[in-house]
Amino acid sequence: KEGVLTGAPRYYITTPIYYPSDRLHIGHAYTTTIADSLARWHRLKGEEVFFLTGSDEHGQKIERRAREEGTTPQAYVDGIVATFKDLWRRLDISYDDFIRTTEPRHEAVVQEVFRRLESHGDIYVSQYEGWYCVPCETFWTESRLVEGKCPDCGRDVELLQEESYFFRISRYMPRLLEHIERHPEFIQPEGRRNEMVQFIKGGVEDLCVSRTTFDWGIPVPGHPGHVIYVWIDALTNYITAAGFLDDPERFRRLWPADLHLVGKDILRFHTIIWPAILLALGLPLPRQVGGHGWILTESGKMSKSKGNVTDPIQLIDEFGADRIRYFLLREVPFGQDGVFSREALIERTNADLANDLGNLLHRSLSMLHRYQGGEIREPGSEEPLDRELANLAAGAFGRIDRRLEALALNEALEELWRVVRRGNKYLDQTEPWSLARDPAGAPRLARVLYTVAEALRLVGLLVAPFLPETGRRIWGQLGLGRSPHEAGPDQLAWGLLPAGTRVLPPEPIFPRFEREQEGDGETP
Ligand code: ME8
Repeated sequence: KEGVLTGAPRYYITTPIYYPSDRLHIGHAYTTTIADSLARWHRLKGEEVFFLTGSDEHGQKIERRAREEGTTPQAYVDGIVATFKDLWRRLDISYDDFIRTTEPRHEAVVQEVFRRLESHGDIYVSQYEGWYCVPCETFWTESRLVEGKCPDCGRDVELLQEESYFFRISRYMPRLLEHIERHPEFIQPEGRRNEMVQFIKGGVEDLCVSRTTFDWGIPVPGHPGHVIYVWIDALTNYITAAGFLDDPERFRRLWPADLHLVGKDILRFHTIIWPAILLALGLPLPRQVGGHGWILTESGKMSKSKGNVTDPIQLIDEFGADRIRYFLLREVPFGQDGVFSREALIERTNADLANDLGNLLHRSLSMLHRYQGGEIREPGSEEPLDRELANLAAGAFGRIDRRLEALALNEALEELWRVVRRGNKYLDQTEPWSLARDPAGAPRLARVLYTVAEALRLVGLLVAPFLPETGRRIWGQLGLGRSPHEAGPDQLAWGLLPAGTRVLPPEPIFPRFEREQEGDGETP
């Protein structure tokens, strides 16, 4: 009913809108790569996909960063947002819309949301006295602090005393708890769901939703001096971009979102504050909020002060987008933390991309050229070994789809690599080189080379959502004359590769990288 993959003809997926307080790092690339892969997968299924990302440009943190840089907040964020878009282009991210919270279309929606909450009696004015973490843009009561620091990030908090508007969020907690109970898929992974339920049961106080001590934000309508709390502003982006105010018909089609993909750090905002706002507005809740784990470096969590931030642009320049994407998607089970290191990246991608996939493509094309002049021929009769590979390849789509439904992207890739490895084994077992020496072996040889080429066509199609360039290159080298990204579900059947297709001469798609042996003392 309300699963992520309902087979519905439309699919709406979002990433967080990142703060342009700094350049993005590999952690942001991780979230966005997962979202992109799911968006592309749903396009392959023929669904109407809306994939949204963007930037969260208001708030005290940004205002301070701009001041440090001696510039205005708008000029500051304009510069950083350009680097976001550059990164997404290099990482092959196929977003449909990039929302900036400083755009007029968004400011109008945020003010309208505030007005509606106010007119329902969900907003009142009072005095806020408590703590605030500027880097997290979060209010904290004294009792939630840990040793006087922000319980989320461990940094210093500041004492605030100001007049504020408050949102009666507590009103909506019973209905939210009921929703969470009735929809076990709503918060993923499961462990996190229990954490959120515990948080709500621990008592959620009314939320401060305006600030008066700085002004880099959207003004509270009709109440000069107040700007809307940046998290209310930010979360609203998901309905702005779907057409909440400017295209109600589109909004009805797109909303609710199927998946808000976020890191575990901001799951609470997406599963408590955001649903409460939606309930107050009378809008349906998103089908699912997925909170993934951290990408850590070998020296712990990335932070500027530790100087261990991994710059994704440097990595892409060195290794190519698909190696980075593959590592992030394959190495880390959804919800768990994973360590990013160059060594692990090289090892994983040499094994799976160069050895398994690159090798299968290369040897298949080489043999097609060596034995059949580069042509896919009308295949001879099918034998059980051929059928086995065909079944495995043809069944991969359904198995991957089920793994993706559970957000198990690493297992989805594992399923696909079963086909790749089986393809290599198939060539070892069928020995095309021996068939080529046998004068009567031609029909059998044509069948074997057809089977492996057709398996590669499907592998190229199914790998494209995860590794977009690899998909293009596999289809390109197979001489298919189109991109797998334009293909739909009609391409998923076995046996569509036409005899007579001419394949290109093989070109390695994944050269091996040498592992660096620094510091292990074993280098001769
Ligand atoms: O929180 N590992 O923006 P943000 C994995 N503007 N993912 C990571 C990560 C890491 N080490 N570091 C960051 C905000 N992320 C708000 C969001 S949404 C309405 C507003 C990813 O720039 C992860 O997705 O701090 C995390 O949730 C997000 O970046 C935080 O990005």
